[in-house]
Amino acid sequence: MTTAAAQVNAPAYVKNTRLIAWVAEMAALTQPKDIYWCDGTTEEYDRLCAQLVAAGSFKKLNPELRPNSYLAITDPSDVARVEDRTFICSDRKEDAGPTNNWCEPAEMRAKLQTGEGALFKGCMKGRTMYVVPFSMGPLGSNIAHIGVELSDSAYVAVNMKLMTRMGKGVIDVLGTDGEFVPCMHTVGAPLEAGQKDTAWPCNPTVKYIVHYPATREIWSYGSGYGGNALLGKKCFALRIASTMGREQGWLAEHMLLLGVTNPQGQKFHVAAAFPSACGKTNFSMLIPPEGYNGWKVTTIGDDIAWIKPGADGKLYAINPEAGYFGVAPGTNTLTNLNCMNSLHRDVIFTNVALTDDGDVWWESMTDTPPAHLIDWQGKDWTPQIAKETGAKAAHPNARFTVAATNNPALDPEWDNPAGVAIDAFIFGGRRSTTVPLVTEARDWTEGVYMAATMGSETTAAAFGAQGVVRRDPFAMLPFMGYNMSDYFQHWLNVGAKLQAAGHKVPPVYCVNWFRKGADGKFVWPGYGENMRVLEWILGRIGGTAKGTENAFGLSPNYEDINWHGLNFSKEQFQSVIGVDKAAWTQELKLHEELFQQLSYHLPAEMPATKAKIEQRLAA
Ligand code: SAT
Ligand code: MN
Repeated sequence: MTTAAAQVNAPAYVKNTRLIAWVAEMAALTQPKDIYWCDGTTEEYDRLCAQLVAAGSFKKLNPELRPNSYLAITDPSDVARVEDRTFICSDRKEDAGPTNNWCEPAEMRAKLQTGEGALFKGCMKGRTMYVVPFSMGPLGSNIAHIGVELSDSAYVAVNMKLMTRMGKGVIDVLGTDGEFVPCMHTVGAPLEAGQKDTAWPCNPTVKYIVHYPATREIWSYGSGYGGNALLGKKCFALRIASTMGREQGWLAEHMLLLGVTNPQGQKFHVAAAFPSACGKTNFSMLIPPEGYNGWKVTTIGDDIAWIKPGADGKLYAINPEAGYFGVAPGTNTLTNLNCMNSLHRDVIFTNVALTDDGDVWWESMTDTPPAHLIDWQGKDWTPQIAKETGAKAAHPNARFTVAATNNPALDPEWDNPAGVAIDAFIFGGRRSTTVPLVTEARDWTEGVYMAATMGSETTAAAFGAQGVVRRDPFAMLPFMGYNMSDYFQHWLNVGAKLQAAGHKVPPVYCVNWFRKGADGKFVWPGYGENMRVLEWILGRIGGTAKGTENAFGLSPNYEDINWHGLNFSKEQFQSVIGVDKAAWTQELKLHEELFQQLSYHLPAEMPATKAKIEQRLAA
């Protein structure tokens, strides 16, 4: 072993000198009490989980009810992504664009690393630094990319084991000089000698989620939660990867990937973008309703897709992740049976409630809640208390972490290094009004317009006000690594290049499951019934399904949807599919506002498409 390797406690199989040097440099900066290299084995996972139990960070659930599963409860200040603390530190402000927080790289580096009192100086004192090597995408695939996360959180290490291909195999692929994205993470809570640790160490007041696109670095300070801390996910696979994709001609998207097979045995692959907590996991695990004999939906991914044009002109997609970090509340055997069946064992739950027999519960998991629970804040919870105080048993952004291999509906191609060819793109927001159940774009440009102007009501997945409509282009607003308008241009370019070479691009659809009636309730039943919309989309691809053009695109008529087994009247359908002139006049004003905000580098196709919609609306 070299001295450098010995200094950082690297196992003999670590040969990458850049990695060893970087770990040494980061250890000198953060001053952990020791360094531990994760090998990704089950033995290691069990050991770290037992350690988290001993530290009071994990509660082991009743092995008879929920084998090999744990509950973590976070600090109340650390329950969601922090968008206002997320920064894209490109050299020029314009390249981060108006939708991102920006800070000059040197200034941010001074704050985090180099300046007096820089946050990362000594930030790991009293803690172990975990070296977590991971691959986003199948190990060794030429679409995959490698990252190494240094974190002082064992919670991060075990979650990364479920969410990515993690461990020694990745180090082997790195070899002596392989490239990796360096991902620095600290909970920002150094321990003085003798200081007792808390169950969920974090920094309740100071948080930074920082990206340097030019050098492909991630620096995350102060949070242990989800996308703030599991840096392979939003930070790498979306923010950094989007900039890599722009340079290299591919797409990193906030999309689920599903396979759908019809009774004739024809299989299609669909990529669908929705904002956080809008049902991506449910859609990716959809169970077709009764009457859909012979139809099957299978999951490739539930959150992120990396998409590359192949030599044959098709767009090939992989899921860079290997697990799901999904929203628990609202998940039950009716809304997502496959998900519930994925969660029987081997799960890490975060911020759900604990039952008296050592199992978990969350809102709407069962029709009748248990008579007594310990809620996510450690307080007694009964249905009566909930009625009186409105207290939630689980935090609305409570999550489960589980390996994809637990999913009974896992697609056989999910781990295929070559990916799957995309047959259709779907974009959907959460809108109680205005946006129709489903609309087909007339061409690629109109599809890019639909995705670019998408709006959605905010959810508990991000810190801040909820239920407010905001523009969320491509469901990427919180996850874009560069200027949003340049990203629209990149999408236009990808399509234009394929079409110039004589290839067909996949059709693009805009959906909205969330329109509400006068009674304030959702009109569309959603969940498995979304199969009816999916079937119409596949019918359009096959050339059999019909529809009628409206100002926005092309939508089905009542008789174009398969209603077998569902009571849904023409009037109800009208209320979810209609394009209301007054509402759309208002909606287009919001598109205009967005375009004003994004005016720097906004592709001319955007206002041009808007003008066409306005003309149709006026006609
Ligand atoms: O916390 S995460 O960013 O991983 C979840 C989400 O917001 O989609
Ligand atoms: Mn997501």
